[in-house]
Amino acid sequence: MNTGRMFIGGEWVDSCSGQMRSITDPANQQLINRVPEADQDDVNRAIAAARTAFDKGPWRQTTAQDRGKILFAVGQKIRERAVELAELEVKNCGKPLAEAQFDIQDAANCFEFYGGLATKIHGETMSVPADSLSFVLREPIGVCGQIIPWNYPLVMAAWKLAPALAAGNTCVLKPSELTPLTALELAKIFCEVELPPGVVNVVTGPGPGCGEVLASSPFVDKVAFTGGTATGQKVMAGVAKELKRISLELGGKSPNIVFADADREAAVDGALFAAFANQGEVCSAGSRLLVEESIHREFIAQMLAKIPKIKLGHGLIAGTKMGPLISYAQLEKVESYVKIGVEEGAKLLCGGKRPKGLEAGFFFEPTIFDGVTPKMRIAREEIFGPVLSILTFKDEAEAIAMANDTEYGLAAGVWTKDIHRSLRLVRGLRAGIVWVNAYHPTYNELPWGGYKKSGLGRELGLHGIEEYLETKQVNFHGDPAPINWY
Ligand code: TXE
Repeated sequence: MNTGRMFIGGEWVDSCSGQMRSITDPANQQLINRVPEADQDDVNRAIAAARTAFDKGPWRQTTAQDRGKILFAVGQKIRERAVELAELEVKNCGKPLAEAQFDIQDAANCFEFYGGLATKIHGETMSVPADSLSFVLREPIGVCGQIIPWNYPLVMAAWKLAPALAAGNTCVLKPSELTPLTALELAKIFCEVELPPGVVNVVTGPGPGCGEVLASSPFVDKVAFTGGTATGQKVMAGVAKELKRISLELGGKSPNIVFADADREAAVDGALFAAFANQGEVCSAGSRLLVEESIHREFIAQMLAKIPKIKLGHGLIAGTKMGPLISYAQLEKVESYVKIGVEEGAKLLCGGKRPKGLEAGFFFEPTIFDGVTPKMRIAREEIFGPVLSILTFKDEAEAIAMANDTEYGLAAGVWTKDIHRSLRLVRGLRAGIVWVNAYHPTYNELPWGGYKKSGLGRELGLHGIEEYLETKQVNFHGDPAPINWY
């Protein structure tokens, strides 16, 4: 590994300031590696490299077939190194190994999906006016600044880079300052597949001073951001100064709705997985469980019976089902919400505290609140940890109203055997992703993104590449004649 360097203009470089940041394992706070602490000079250096690669480099002249081949090769190399990458992801962001293994394959799939899509970027032709040939060209936007979070480091890098490169853009990727390690390994893979210098740059540094510069630089043409809604608003304000393209994938408080007729076992499992996968540090987490009143007590008992199976520990230890939170700050945030929930009058059914014996890491027990009402803060605000709020409803209309009573609109889950009801729910829910009798499956082929304050634009699928393409109208007159206007 290129320890202690970041990747700019095809080279492994130190930060201009010489500052370094220690990257630690959130399960035990042990040092894993040290990376350069970039500042605005480094970001500007990376932007300049991406600018040159776009304006003067060979990348735009590369055929779609060749871009596709490069992306397939990246996917293949990720697969070859899957074991090592999964372990690194576990150490850096805390998730259980099985989840990291899934992420690594998902990242490889993403590069392969967009590798295939590179050759399917089509324009349109029409004849307006009749003596001209008019057509629509799709072109890359230019330099893309891509800012990603710490909960799915390699997957988020893939979601951003793969469509951008398929479309012929150049990129400056800024991973979270907490989790830069798999993004740096990805840069190493880009070197191995001989991506031209400057096409992808990876800058390791903090949001303020680094992400901010990407957002506001006049030399960046498009910004793609995944992170908290408040930070997304700041990024958008930076982008507004230059009026550049933007896509945002932000927070959520997603409802997971269980009707009395649902397959009970599947729904219980689904409710727990929705809330506690990846320690609940998931933008689409089903953090609000809406249960039909008639089955409420039974459903809770069934959920609680399964809680002891959620084994906490280091993600690399066999059998671990939940790892630590990403940082002490996140642990404190989660704890503060438990306090708020108790003060608001919700009933703490389980968890609510740090587990004994795991004090070296940022662990928090799976936590369930019952008796939550729609106005409580624990029903409205994104906690981003293993805290589930349970609310009850009497009928379908109330379930839909309660589900939509949020400023977010990323995802929603519905559990019922009644197909007519499920279709009414699909239409009634104001969210970008709706799962019926499932929660969390995500496919590279399908668009991902939110309504309302959960974001702008879509990632993945055919929609995802649209975010990285400009549209040019061409009116081609082959046989010019004066129009004699003057
Ligand atoms: O995220 P930030 P934080 C939510 C979640 C969490 C909260 C805070 O609720 O508790 O956000 O987490 C970069 N200009 N999500 O503070 O700040 C930062 O360096 C430009 C939801 O860690 O959103 C990192 O690379 N960039 C989310 C990225 O933004 C800035 C995933 C995300 O960090 C910046 C993570 C700035 N001013 C947190 N400030 C999801 N939707 O999945 C920070 N950054």
